[in-house]
Amino acid sequence: MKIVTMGLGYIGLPTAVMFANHNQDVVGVDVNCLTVEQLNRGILHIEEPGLQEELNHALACGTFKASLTPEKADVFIIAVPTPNHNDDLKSCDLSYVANAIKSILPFVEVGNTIILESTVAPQSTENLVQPMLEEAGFIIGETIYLVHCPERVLPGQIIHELVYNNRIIGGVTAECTQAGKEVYETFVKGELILTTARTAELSKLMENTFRDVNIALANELVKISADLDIDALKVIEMANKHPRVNLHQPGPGVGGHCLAIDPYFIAAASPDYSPLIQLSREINTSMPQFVITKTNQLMQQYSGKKITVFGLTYKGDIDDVRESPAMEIYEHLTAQQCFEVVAYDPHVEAAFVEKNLAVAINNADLILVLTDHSAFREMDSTTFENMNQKNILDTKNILNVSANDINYINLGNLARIEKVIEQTTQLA
Ligand code: SAJ
Repeated sequence: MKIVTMGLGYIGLPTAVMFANHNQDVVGVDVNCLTVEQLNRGILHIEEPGLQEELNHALACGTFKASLTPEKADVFIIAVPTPNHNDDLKSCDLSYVANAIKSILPFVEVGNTIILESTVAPQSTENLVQPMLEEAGFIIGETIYLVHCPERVLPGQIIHELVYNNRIIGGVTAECTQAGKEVYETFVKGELILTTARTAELSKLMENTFRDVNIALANELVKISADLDIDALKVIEMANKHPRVNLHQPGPGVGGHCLAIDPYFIAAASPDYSPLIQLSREINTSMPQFVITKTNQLMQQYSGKKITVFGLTYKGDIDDVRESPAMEIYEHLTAQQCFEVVAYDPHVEAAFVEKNLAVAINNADLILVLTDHSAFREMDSTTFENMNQKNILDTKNILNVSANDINYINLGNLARIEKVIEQTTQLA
């Protein structure tokens, strides 16, 4: 089978090389010249465990090449970004999808299968892509097959999950679904779940919305617990010992290109019937400011001058800072110009990031942990010896700190900050 994948990003590239390593002939198309040129030389532009080996193998076999332009194929897979529009409900911007379809149209022939992997608002496959193909003279389900197969892989585990996750195959007609199944069964070992395009679209969006709503509940619990002086993290630990309860973990906010985006697509498509989804988004987007307020309180209490931020990515052990609440917090604290703010992140390559841990920590009055990188879990109390004042605010509950001389605060014991403020006020 010859496959053209449109978009060589976090999803398109791993998908393309996986097909290429399972006996398919793949052309990966991207609009970025540098990306295309480097991929053909085996140089990756993203960090993902196992991807380098997969790319090397596909290039060595000659089954993958990157290109700036599409060509004729049996299957076209669209894996381009779908950002939010800048409107009130942050609806789904389908312009990259529309452009990708436009650019493949001159190469599409009778019998081809067009697969939309990008996450899209409900009914986009039928309302946007289907008319474009019909205008070009094709009959969906007869002369051409149109399918929505949302990707569902977890960054950091993409290579494994592409093969072993269950895969939703949503055809516009039953014939389309069958055509989609034939594509993915070339390498997917998970269950191929056959359904309609619109069910596939909404189920994908609901998966991430489920997580977003549950994280909002955990974040709300943090605020309640800080108010009532009860340890939110212990409450979660205890409640989760119930066999049917699974409270999620609170944090400095929700980032990435999925949870922080997808719920809006549902809300914008059905605004009157999605109050819970909309409120959950509000709660999660309020978390960076909540953390900034607590940070400022702590720094004022201890007359601190230097903050070291631990972690900028939207979650642990990846290099992705898209929609990262950690970046938002770092940028805000820097813009305040009240303190020296140093960023330390072993996964992020940028000029403003301090690569040397000792230099980053030296003379700090507060370490603000915003990401749960494994490297942070492995640190012990000796790491923090050269701080000026040993205050730690760990929003991911990741550090193992036992030393008595460290003022360790996490999202479970935030009430301690208020208590110190009260004591100081009383003394004054
Ligand atoms: N987070 C919390 N508390 C938690 C879990 C996560 O605050 O208990 C935060 C993380 O720190 C991060 C954000 O949520 O900022 C998102 O992280 P994530 O690991 O939940 O998800 P993503 O965005 O990396 O990937 C999700 C996955 N979806 C689900 O697990 C339902 C993945 O399978 C999807 O493929 C991906 O979205 C996507 O592309 O849609």
